[in-house]
Amino acid sequence: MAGRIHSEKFASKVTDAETVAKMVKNGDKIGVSGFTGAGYPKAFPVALAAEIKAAHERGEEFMVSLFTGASTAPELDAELAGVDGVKYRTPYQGDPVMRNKINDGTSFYQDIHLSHLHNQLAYGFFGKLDWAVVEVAAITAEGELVPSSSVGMNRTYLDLADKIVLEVNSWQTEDLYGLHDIYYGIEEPPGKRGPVPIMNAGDIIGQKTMKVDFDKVVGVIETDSADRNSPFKPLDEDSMAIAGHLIDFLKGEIKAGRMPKNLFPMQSGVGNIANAVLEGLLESDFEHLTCYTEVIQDGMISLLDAGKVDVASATSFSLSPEAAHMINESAAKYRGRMILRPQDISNNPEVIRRMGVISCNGMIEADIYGNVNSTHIAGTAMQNGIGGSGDFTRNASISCFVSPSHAKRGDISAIVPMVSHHDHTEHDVSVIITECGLADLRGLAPRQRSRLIINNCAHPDYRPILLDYVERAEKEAKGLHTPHILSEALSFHQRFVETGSMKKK
Ligand code: 0RQ
Repeated sequence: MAGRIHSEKFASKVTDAETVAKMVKNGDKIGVSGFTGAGYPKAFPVALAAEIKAAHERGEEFMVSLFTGASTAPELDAELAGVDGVKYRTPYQGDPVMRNKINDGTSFYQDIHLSHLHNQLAYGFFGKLDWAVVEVAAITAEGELVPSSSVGMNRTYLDLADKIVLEVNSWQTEDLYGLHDIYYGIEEPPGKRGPVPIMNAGDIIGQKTMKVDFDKVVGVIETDSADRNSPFKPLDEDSMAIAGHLIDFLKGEIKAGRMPKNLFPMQSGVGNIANAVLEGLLESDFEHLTCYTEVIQDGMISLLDAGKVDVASATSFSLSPEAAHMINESAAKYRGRMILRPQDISNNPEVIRRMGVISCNGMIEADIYGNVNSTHIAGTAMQNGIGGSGDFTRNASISCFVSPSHAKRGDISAIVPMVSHHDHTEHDVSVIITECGLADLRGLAPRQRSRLIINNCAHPDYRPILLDYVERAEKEAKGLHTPHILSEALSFHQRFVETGSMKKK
């Protein structure tokens, strides 16, 4: 029997990616594993892209709908998007080729809160899912699946798809067994569904493996390929300053008696700044922290190793190559301290609200009243997607957004009069942090916020034109609750589109 396939009947289904890819039809809906470059299928998407390319060369129509956990990797998003093979994509992506196809109109993209996708599929909003293609670390003798480096949407896709393809990747260590917590209580329909019984970040409420209906399995493919593990940018002065402001703020919360000494569970988003915040916590004197978050990045592992964090719950790894190698060598020692759950549980609003999670996510821009855009460049072009940032922000006890005060060598201000796309409204945003400083918006009405955000968070180059806007808006606007000059509210973006800079010449 093959090495990682401990069940004879599953071993009898071993085939190759090309054979399976030939069964896919134009218009099929495919749910694949994969979350932030971890645990995605490596062989099937490449074979499918070749089939699509050949069909296009014959003049045939061939595009599929692609559902994932979150972002994947070049072997998946870029391969399929690169051959114009993706008609519809959801719920999150971060690949440059896929992004271009979304922004040039080739592919539809629905940007969905990650915790919502399970329900939307289960309620039938998308019709029937044709395929589930899921990477696993092993198949047990009992015919259950040991998840690999991410869980994401796997449990849902395996349950709902008509046909299942399993990629058994021997690059993933079998020692991942025991790091997952697969909860099945969410299958009940509304009205019958009970509470998700997580009281603390480390609670285990499900099973170690995923269930699969053998009769739906059309093929098992063996692979031996690394996840896309990209290195993080080295810490720079700006990210260290942002981390410093956040840590001072959290210390203030403890001093004010609003939080215990080990804080409420922390969530930290994807990206370089979020990773830098975790590195900043390493230097701090916090102890016995817990994390209820979406991805385990390098910074989180450093915190676990240093004993600063007791337990980290997430849905996926998102590691540099060095950290991925280390996990492959020593995953077993993290059992009970690292937990990977389905994304409707890692991002579950009920649990996040109950535990008072502190959220911290990156942003594209915030406006002078505290609305946040996480997704769109100049209001029209998609960057990545909302991901889990909305799941956490709306339900956190304190929701923080972090960003350098300007981008693209100073031509773009992260603080603008009005955001060009709304992902997180001023009702949901508690704290905005840039390298310049921190604006604590709690308890403040819009007019009390604008100067605080401008003076504490905007880059000095942009403060005068932002203050000028606010002062004139307060004189000219019809309503003084949220003063705007509507014809100028998006003038920073218009200037950027026309001249390449938000700065006034
Ligand atoms: O562009 O890559 O060309 O250099 O955006 O920006 O500053 O490196 O920051 O890596 O933290 O990403 C919002 C995109 C920030 C991310 C965003 C350009 C900038 C750079 C990256 P380059 P930085 P980060 C849970 C949480 C939504 C999903 C989320 C994100 C690139 O945090 O996708 O929060 N968030 N999920 O130059 C034009 C601006 C810009 C800008 C930055 N105002 N205009 N370009 N950039 N600001 C995890 C999951 O859901 C999986």
